[in-house]
Amino acid sequence: KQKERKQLWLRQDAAGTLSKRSTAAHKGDHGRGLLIGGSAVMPGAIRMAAEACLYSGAGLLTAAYPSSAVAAVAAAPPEVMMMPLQDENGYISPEVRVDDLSIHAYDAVAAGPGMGRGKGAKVLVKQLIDQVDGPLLFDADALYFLPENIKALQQRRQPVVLTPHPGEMARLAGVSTKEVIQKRFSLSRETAARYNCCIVLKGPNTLVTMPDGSQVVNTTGNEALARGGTGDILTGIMLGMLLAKQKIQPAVSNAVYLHGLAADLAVEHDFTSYAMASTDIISYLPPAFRSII
Ligand code: NPW
Ligand code: AMP
Ligand code: MG
Repeated sequence: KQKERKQLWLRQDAAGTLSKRSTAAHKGDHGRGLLIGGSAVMPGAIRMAAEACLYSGAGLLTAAYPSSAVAAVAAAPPEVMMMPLQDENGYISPEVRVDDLSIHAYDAVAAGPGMGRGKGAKVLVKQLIDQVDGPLLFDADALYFLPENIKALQQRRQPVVLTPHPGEMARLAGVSTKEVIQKRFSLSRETAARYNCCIVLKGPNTLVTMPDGSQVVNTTGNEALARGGTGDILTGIMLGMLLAKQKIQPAVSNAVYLHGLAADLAVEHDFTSYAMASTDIISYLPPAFRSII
């Protein structure tokens, strides 16, 4: 039987659950992350995710992308390690095999931003579900291939987190976008149980639902987030939080909280919802983190 527990996620929850960083730590202690995505037409998505992940605690970060997206990834901060993948017409090739990516060397893996919905993405998503042994995060185009992989998801023991916007959630749940918005609590519980995944239904007051039915409602964020790229940035922050060895529910809730708080600080201090770009939000991650440590 599912829980029907709902909780608002407030500053004290974020402050009380963010992992402490030991003074004796080394980079490996802060997690090795792998971020997979990008394409010739959407190279910026993985670049934004990578930059946000670097500013969210990751010890070591590798970005894997089709080789035609190399210029954008190379323009990301130099801390990002690069793993060019075989490219087919600007997208990840269906020939790419996860076993060749040293997938087991990573503590958490995120896939989807800017990846496109071709055969290469389809083949890759199935391999990731079957082979990644740590936490796995699917966003954006990776979500497109999950309805056909429900069985494989149900068999996974390690957590999977999905970050759909209402349009993506509609496809996951097999309902209209309107219905997603009207029934977001019950629909999220049903879908999280069916997919055996933590579902982060994005939008104002983003809702985090665990497979057991427990739910967290975020309290940060504003309409400045309603622009292309902010979801890709959330994926990067969330990969950073998944690497921080917290439990899944607080890790995911803190990522959503900090993403929204960074946007709140951006409009409070320097920007307006009109005149800013999604990447400006990344520069408010330092004060957002500072306010909860
Ligand atoms: P409509 O028509 O706008 O009202 P898609 P995507 C609906 C990459 N990006 N509430 C929407 O509705 C991503 O990473 C790359 C209700 C439409 O029907 C992905 O890989 C960028 N409905 C790829 O683009 C920057 C909502 O969902 C559908 C909704 C495609 O992702 C941009 C659109 O969804 C982008 O991040 C809401 N809140 N939000 C880059 N610079 O490289 C959306 N919908 O077709 O999955 O398109 O989200 O743009
Ligand atoms: P995506 O559609 O994948 O780019 O994700 C958009 C991001 O912006 C998600 O984190 C949403 O929760 C957030 N967002 C979009 N519109 C709003 C809004 N009006 N208020 C608060 N957050 C929003
Ligand atoms: Mg998105």
